[in-house]
Amino acid sequence: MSPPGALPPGLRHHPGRLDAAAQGALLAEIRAATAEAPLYRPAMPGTGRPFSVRMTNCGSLGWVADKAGYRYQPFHPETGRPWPAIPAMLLDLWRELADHPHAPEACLVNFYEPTARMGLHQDKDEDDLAAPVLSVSLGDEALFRFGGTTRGGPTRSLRLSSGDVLVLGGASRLVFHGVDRIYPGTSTLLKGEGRINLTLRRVTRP
Ligand SMILES: O=C(O)CCC(=O)C(=O)O
Ligand SMILES: [Mn+2]
Repeated sequence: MSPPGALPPGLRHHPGRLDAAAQGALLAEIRAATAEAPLYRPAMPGTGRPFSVRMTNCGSLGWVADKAGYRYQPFHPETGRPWPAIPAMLLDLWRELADHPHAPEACLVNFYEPTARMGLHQDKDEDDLAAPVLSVSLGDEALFRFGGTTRGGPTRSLRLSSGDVLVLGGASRLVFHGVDRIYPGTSTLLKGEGRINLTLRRVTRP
């Protein structure tokens, strides 16, 4: 259900970039990471309202949200332990698709239950905005919405399937984006319903 017409400059969609075997291998890596760094439910800064998405991270830095704000930090907010390493196959994917000379430092892992969603936002907590954000979808399909770089402008939707890779870079690095809904039962990759999204981010300026 992709909209007609080309995507804006800097936004690149690679449908089915990971085949079923690669998706299974990546899922095994993510399961190992979540055993070490469990999914937790972040809270909105200020209100403390819980996110519908559960999260964890891999990498030297991880993105966290709590009453105090949004930030990157080197340890899990509940266990206090360092985040596990970013799986090698994700680093390979970054080298192939990111078109950027420096490695990502964070991999945010989002888990969407069938009713979870993510409101429109920009990824702008990184100091290095020259690097793209590279997103990998696993499990049930999602309705991804994106707009321009100002809030309130027109938006378009893209359906993301398991194995798809989306790169937000260049002129699209700061576009508003979010996930309106998940389509439960559209993938058999996970044991049950739900969707995993992985986003690779370069945080610091090299
Ligand atoms: O789940 C997605 O496809 C997008 C996730 C996202 O925008 C984020 O984690 O910042
Ligand atoms: Mn985002």
